[in-house]
Amino acid sequence: MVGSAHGGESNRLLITGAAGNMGRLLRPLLRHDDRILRLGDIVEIDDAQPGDEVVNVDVRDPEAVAKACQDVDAVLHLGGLSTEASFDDVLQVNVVGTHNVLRAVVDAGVPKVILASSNHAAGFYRRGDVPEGSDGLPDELPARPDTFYGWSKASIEALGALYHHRFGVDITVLRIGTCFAEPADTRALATWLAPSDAARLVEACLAFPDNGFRVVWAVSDNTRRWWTLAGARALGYESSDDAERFAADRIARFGEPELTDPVHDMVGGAFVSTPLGELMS
Ligand code: 15L
Repeated sequence: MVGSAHGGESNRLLITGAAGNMGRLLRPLLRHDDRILRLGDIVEIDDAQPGDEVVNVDVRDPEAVAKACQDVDAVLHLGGLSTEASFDDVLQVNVVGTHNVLRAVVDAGVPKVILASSNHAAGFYRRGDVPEGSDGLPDELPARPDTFYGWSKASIEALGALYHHRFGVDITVLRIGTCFAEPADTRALATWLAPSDAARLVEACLAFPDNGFRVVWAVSDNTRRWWTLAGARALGYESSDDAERFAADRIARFGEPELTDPVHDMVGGAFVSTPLGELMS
């Protein structure tokens, strides 16, 4: 690799939340001979591979986060609560936790960060907001969170902007759709981010040479997609998957999606009507 941030020969990527859903899906896809994965999580990681580094880190603990960020070239920040929770929990884990990561990144001189935001930061946009003639809802839309969780993601987006404009950290915010091995329902036929595409997008962010701050939709090029891929493509991302290959099965099981139903009409789907602060199953 060329020009490691810490002057060494390695290329070290810290993944926070490495034991979570996306962390587990992405690790095998991001592990390369010329890259060391540093796996950070609050829970024990018992499936690390030879060459991986493991750090036990609660993102609420600034000292532990500072240690985890030493000698890394980039951070993929996935750590945090991934669905609705109490205001105080999302505040502490997602917002304070992300602040700790960004503070540590600046102190350690890490040049590049990818922040996992969510479609729920913009959950109250609807299909009618798609500009005519475009390929979907634009990137960089002002936040319209649908839950305390979505609010916490909107807050970390703004923290990312602060740390880019103040300190020059290159920050890409991903408004992630539905990243699971397969789309589980008919909403996800539009919102799915295939794990292989998630890895492609992360690689594109890591390789992108220009310093900046950007908020992009993170979704596969699904036939039913209604969020633009323009911002992700500008980073060099090309999706290679499409949830449509699951459509016949999901429609047979759940019925044809009714696009005027808020679950399909609104970015945030069922989150827009979930009781605020209540844990979701
Ligand atoms: C998210 O942000 C959640 O982390 C994930 O569990 C899904 O609910 C996803 O959004 C989605 O909207 O499908």
